[in-house]
Amino acid sequence: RKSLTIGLIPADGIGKEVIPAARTAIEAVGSDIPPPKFVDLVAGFEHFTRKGVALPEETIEVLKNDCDCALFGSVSSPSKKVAGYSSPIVALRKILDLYANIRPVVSVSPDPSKPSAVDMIVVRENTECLYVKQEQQTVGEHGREARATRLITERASTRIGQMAFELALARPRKHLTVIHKSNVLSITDGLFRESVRAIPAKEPRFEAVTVAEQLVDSAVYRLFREPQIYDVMVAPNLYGDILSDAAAALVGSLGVVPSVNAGDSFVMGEPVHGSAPDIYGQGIANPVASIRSAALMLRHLGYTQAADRIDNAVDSVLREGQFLTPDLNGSAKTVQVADAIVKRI
Ligand code: NAD
Ligand code: K
Ligand code: MN
Repeated sequence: RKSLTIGLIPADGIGKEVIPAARTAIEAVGSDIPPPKFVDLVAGFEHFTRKGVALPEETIEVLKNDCDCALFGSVSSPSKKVAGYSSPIVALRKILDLYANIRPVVSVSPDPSKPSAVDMIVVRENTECLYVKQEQQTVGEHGREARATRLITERASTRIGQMAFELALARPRKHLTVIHKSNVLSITDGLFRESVRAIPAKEPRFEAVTVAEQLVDSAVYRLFREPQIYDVMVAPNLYGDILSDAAAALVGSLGVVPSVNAGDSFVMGEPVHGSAPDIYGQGIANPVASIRSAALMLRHLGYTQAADRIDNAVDSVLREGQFLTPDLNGSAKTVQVADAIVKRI
């Protein structure tokens, strides 16, 4: 590549505070990546309230035609149905076929020579499950009734399973836990479980990975009691969403957990957290999740050295403890943390 074109979609709330911070981190890596070109793109609930559209066609076209990758902030999706609105991030994952959501959850060890207490990757299927959003309400004999379709396909379960095996194979422990609830949902979760478990027989190199499986509720329980047992977890969309937010509590804050939405031909970094309306506008959002998402995006594109430099800078700032935002019991502002990280890159 002669240059790296990166779409920036801050969207709503603290997304507008943390995505600019991630941009400064990318700019700081210099010649470890091709010269970056940033393209500012719009989407989100605020854009919807002003312009009547949450995900403009232009944003989609520019991402598809001009960008090598992208960074997404967060959207403020209302909890109640708003006519004409649907979440742009859920739509983008489908439109760009970003079928895997990869969420590393790692605690920073106070001593860099010691292993982290928590060091896992939650691999979340990103295109189906209840997120196909086929809901309906009817009126039955005893009042209103609501139903939702939960789609699980062999194709999507197999490709997310392959991604999870690949990630597990590259890690020292090579351990994969398949998350499901097929004791109750034997047809849907049963298909997910079977599809993932069938992979090593077809791809013998994955036989080096040890495979365990666990019901989602007991997985949350064990996650809190003995997080060190997990290496890579693979889960259908909704369980993966919940598990990774829960795992974030173990490493101090949602404000430090990054992710990438990855497909076969595009990758989009995105902090796991939402738009955090409770702190938006104060300049105190933790930029670490977005900065790490930028690193993860670069890593996915093969720029390992640039990604390492960003991650090492973040680790050292977190260890030093001088520039921490209030979610980590500090008193630094977003820009102060970002500046401290940029200096160390
Ligand atoms: P949230 O992740 O926005 O916030 C949860 C809690 O974590 C809040 O107390 C918040 O202050 C804190 N927090 C989150 N990120 C932080 C950061 N970077 N620094 C410091 N503190 C941080 O979840 P929520 O409150 O349940 O949802 C708020 C809105 O975000 C909702 O409209 C929801 O739909 C949306 N949301 C969007 C996404 C996304 O864009 N993919 C994901 C989750 C939620
Ligand atoms: K987000
Ligand atoms: Mn979530």
